[in-house]
Amino acid sequence: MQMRDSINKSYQLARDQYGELGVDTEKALKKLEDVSISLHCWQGDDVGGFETADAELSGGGIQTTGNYPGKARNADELRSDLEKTYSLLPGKHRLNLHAIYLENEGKKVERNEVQPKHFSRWIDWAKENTAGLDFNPSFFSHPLAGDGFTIASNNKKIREFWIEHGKATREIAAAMGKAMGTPCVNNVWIPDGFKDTPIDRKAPRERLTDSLNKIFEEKFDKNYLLDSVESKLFGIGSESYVVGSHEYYLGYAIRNDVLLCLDAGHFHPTESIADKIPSVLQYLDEILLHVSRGVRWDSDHVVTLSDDLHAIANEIVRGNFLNRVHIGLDFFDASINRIAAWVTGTRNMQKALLSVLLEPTEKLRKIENDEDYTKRLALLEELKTFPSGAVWDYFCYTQNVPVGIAWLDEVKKYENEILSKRV
Ligand code: RNT
Ligand code: ZN
Repeated sequence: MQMRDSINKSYQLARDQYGELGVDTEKALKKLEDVSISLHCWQGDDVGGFETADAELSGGGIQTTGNYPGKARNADELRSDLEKTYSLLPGKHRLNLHAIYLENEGKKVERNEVQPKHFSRWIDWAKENTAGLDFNPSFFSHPLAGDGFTIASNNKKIREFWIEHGKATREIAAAMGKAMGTPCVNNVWIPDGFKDTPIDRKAPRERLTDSLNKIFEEKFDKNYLLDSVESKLFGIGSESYVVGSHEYYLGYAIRNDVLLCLDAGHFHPTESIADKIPSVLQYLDEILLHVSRGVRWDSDHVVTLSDDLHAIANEIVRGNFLNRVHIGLDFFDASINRIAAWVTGTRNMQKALLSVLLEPTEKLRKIENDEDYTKRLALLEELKTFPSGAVWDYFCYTQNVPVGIAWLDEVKKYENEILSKRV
């Protein structure tokens, strides 16, 4: 009772303070409620997947570090962990699956033979528990990706195998989109690249174009399937050259009418993806984000409420792009409780969106158009200490999820009761 009173009181004071700037906090919360973040399934099991009982991430230039106990060992455990996670998040959110999370009653399925039926349990579950499904072909953790190349390989057999995988995942993604009644974004990320300086930077890209064209040949209803391509600057073992660079995929996406995926950890360490959003959206209908946090290299740390994250949220909201930007998360930290990782990252994304939804954007736009740059700076700085936290707490409260750090008690309880039994 006391808790409820203090949340309400703080909210009313905040509402009045924002009101003086002409900001309607109720409207902001209504908008926030409608934003579904796509949670990446792979935070729950360190990108292992369930192709075999002891599957683990290998190759592809990505890596998890840490051995916090309790990772999900099968799809049922992962679904249970996700249910716990969703229960601690205001709003309704999506799930982003990788092809290696298939279920086939323990029997091995080759990557080029994956089918919608291998995801039927996920789809049934997602109907009850999520706002939609997204998907990814998995071009890593496989013997045929062992030499660091997949669809850009100079080995025709390897290339063809992975092209078949790419095609197969589009069928699955389209089936997911149809079943869920909301388009499924199927995102192609490949690890292909060289450790040392190549002399031919052109041929692998020509092969990549040819392979992508084959993968995307079949046309699907965009109400079911949205194709997407994700670039990268470098990975472990592909430090000198990555075939699918940013410029490569930007060009490919524009010419071939697919989505571009911007991963916050895939650029030079000081390069933010925020300014790319209003830039590429001049030429692309929709994009996908992999919101992540690079630390020195693409280390996929849990998203914190940083200036970088605010900058991303600012561009999405100020540009009125909420319906053109698919917000996905991408990090995998095995050194902390994995549910806490998901909850922290997702709530931070939501908090960043809320703080810009609470901004008097039109007022600021007018100030800028009037060339009053002094006032623009002064007001933006004042806004940084406005009570968006009180609005956030009220949002959590009205959405029946724990307010403040109370969510961690729920995670700890789950850890004691469930995760600690996984040995
Ligand atoms: C890797 C990419 C890619 C992966 C996931 C598992 O650098 O970011 O998105 O993290 O597909
Ligand atoms: Zn990514």
